[in-house]
Amino acid sequence: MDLRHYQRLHLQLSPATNRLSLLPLSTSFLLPPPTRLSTPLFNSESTPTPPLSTPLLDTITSPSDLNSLTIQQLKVLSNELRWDVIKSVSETGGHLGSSLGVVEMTVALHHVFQAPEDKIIWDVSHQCYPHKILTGRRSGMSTLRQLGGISGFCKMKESEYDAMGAGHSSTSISAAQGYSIAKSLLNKPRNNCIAIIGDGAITGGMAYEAMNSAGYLKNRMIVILNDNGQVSLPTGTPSAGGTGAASSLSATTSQILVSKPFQDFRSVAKGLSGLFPENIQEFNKKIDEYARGIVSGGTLFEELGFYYVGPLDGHDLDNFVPILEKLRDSPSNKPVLLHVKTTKGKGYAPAEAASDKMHGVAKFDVATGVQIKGKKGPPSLTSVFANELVGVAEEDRTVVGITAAMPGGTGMDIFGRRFPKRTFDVGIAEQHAVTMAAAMAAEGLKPFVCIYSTFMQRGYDQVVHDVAIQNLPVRMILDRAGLVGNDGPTHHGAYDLSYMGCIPNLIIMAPSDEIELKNMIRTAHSIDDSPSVVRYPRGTGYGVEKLKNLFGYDLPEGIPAEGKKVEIGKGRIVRNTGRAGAARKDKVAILSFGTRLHESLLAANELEESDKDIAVTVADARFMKPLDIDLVRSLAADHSAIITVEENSRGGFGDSVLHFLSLDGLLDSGDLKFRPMNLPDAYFEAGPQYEQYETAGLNAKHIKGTVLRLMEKTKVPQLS
Ligand SMILES: Cc1ncc(C[n+]2csc(CCOP(=O)(O)OP(=O)(O)O)c2C)c(N)n1
Repeated sequence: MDLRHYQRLHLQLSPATNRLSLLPLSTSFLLPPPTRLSTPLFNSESTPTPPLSTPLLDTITSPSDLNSLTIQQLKVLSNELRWDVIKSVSETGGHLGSSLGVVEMTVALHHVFQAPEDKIIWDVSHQCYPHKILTGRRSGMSTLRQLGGISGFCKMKESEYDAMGAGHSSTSISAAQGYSIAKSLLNKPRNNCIAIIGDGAITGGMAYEAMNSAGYLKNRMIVILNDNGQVSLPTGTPSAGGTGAASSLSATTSQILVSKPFQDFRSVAKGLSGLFPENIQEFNKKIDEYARGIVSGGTLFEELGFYYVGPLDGHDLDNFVPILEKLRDSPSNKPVLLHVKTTKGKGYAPAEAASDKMHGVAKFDVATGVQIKGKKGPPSLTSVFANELVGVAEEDRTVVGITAAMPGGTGMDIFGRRFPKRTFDVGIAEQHAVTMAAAMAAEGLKPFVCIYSTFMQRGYDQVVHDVAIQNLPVRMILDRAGLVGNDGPTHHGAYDLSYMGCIPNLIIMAPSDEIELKNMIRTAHSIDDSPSVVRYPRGTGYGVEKLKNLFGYDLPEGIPAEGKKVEIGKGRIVRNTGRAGAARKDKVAILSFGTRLHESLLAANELEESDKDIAVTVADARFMKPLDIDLVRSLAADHSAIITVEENSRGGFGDSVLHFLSLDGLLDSGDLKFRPMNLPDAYFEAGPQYEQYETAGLNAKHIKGTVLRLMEKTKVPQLS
């Protein structure tokens, strides 16, 4: 759909009535029949008219093109840019709401500052699409988050305008401080370093560490707090009041803003006067203090050593631009906190109306905001986990669930709807979540801490120091463990087996399918004498047919309603070779850990079908720690080769098996071959998950290839 079509839609739908109106006769034949939308698409108050074309945006090839534009032109540009973002994301999917909320801010920043020399640093950077469009990547937007395309986040390799790559939150203030110190020590002529951080990202502890240090060291920098009242995804949990923000900081600032109107430009500008030398201060100091003092939200930042300015309306370019200019021209070295209020999803009625403000979306229809859903398949592993935990918690009132700002992603929203008082959303604070869970466990609760594998990297010391060394039975549920698709390298759960596997006292399990996931949740619940980890990838279960036909389950009544505990440290043989009498030299064992068992079984079936001399056994390790050494010994005794398969980088399951084989002397005689199949030592760019498995070499055909090479049926390519 091109912009002309938006214009036609705009004409078609009157905001007041949601009915067909104003339709020019000459174009009426182009339009679908009149529709009635539950939400008016174009809200005349907040949404300017969608542009018919983008003449101003078309002239922008680099951000310096914005420098000479008037405020009026910047407003026109913002309107064109907003619709360009909507159009792009409707075709690729991605993070929409956050980008729409910062359109005017992005335009203002690139108008006032001189990137790339001035550093504009986006926290998390899921809101960077307008920035990408203005910094020479407009034509790449059709490839956003696609294989070989541009990233959905800021990425230093991609553009000199991406001052810092991101994806994880709360890093921007540290980065701005680092740039500022470097610029000052290197005597660079300009020192403008701006961190833009949301009220969600600022709940992360690192942001306060950085503010504390910047305030104390007095580094010149601007932190823009982008306050849109949404901290978690989707926002809040029932325990935090339903849709309330999971942050008291955000709640405080919101209260201030509803209880009094925004400060107008004059009072904020008075607040700025303190940043200028005495002799050029235009404003009365008393009024300045008053202007800042009435906003109690600023006190915290002032205490940290920041000069607090705000709050101001982040969509109001008339005020925003001159304030940024003042900050740019201020000779002060004191760090500044500019508190800006924005609306997530601004200007696109379906996004403004959605509870998650269309935070992350699939492709969608621009006219209605309705997302294009894939075919309905088996339930996601996330929901299988959450529903099983609900079952466990029905029987045991000591079970509690914890999420760090990801209730939707981790299934804690499902748990929270059933047990609002036993669900805790701590904001983007993984470290805190883990230690809090440790103490809950010490006092007799059974905490399930549900965090994506990639974000658990933040809580690593807490896992070691507060959970494992204290030997507290915290259940750590790592969702998205493995390759995650379009979010790309910052989000893959590629390392948890490596960083968890080396910690003593930890039980580590990975289910191979949805039934095993249910079993492992029951198992984790039963482990009261040590911490435990259950990790599983992004994706769905396999469904009854596949579970019966490929995995060999007997499921007369479908998937069992409840999981069953499995024996700790015990794996299982899932597929015995069809060649009962095969000699050891012709036998290969595939030992899988996690959901690559599916691909291992496919490979085994194909191998035995295509080559009568090869016999393949497939085993599911279930536990990486404690490793089922009896199973490994028996596979070693009966087979001439063992292949391990896992969705983790080196240092994970395969290395644990190899370590054991070596220590146990099973490799000493030289008649046992071993090959670990894991994620190669590389970063996997955005793309469909299946393609990433292809690139990683973890699909059935790669497992088959590895077996054929081990059995000397094909040549071994030299490792480069
Ligand atoms: C360390 C870490 N934990 C969790 C996330 C997942 N996450 C991405 S955006 C987001 C919310 C960010 O809120 P905010 O900064 O206010 O930006 P908004 O989405 O509201 O624009 C969360 C929790 C993350 N990126 N990094």
